[in-house]
Amino acid sequence: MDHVNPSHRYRTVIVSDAHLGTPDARGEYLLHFLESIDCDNLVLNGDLLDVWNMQRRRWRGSPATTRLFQLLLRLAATGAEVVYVPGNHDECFRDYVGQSFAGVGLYRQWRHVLSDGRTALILHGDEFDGAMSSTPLARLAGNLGYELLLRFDRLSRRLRHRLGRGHWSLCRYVKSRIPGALGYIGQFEQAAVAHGATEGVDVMICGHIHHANLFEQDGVTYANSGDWVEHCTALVEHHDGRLEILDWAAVADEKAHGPIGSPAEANDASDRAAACG
Ligand SMILES: [Mn+2]
Repeated sequence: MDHVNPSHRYRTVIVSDAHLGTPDARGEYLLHFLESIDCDNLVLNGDLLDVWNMQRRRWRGSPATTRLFQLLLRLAATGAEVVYVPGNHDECFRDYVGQSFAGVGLYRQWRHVLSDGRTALILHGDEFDGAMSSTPLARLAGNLGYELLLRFDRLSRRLRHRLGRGHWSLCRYVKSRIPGALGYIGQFEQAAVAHGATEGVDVMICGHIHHANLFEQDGVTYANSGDWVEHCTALVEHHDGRLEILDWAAVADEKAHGPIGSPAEANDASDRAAACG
């Protein structure tokens, strides 16, 4: 990639679960992140757009989302390898895997060799939903509860913004204290590690569960890039092959005023319009 003033340089950047098109997406943070980095490979690992939600509500888009797509196309045009692996909320794009649009390649999953020689398999992760032990009814209840939680999360974010406080996620707080949520995360991670071992790769990279993590087990490194709804996290590969999870909300909040102007308010305003539309 070729930015004027990238403040962070990586070999590979992996982001997932931005859920753009929902009131909860942190598009301004993601835009600010992508404008601040320089990398050779950018992998969008699913649920970048929330087409499910866009079909339920009439989506009017937001300036951040438009600028984000312009940026992605510009990055692809300037030589970066930009890969889009559709997830379950944007699974309609799975019909187009194997094709490329304006330099952005669509793949069902992506194999990547790190600069230290390790092999990595990158896929969204809804493939492992069947390995979860919860019943369909429990999942439905979980989804409804999750939507309610996101609404409260939005309210608390607005309040914190008015009080001049940084990013903090109610969802993250609640999930970290519910044993069932942690059990779900653990089951997912175990299924992913087992799949990585079956596929014979050194590193298994996913998104989907909105929980960034990086650990090694049974000779497989598990990495999850997290999300841009409850958190603002990305997985990066440094030029020596080292993997790291970045918490961009923490970086942006450190810079006093956050990213571009007042992100929470800008996001909320444009997406509130979308939700009412
Ligand atoms: Mn997903």
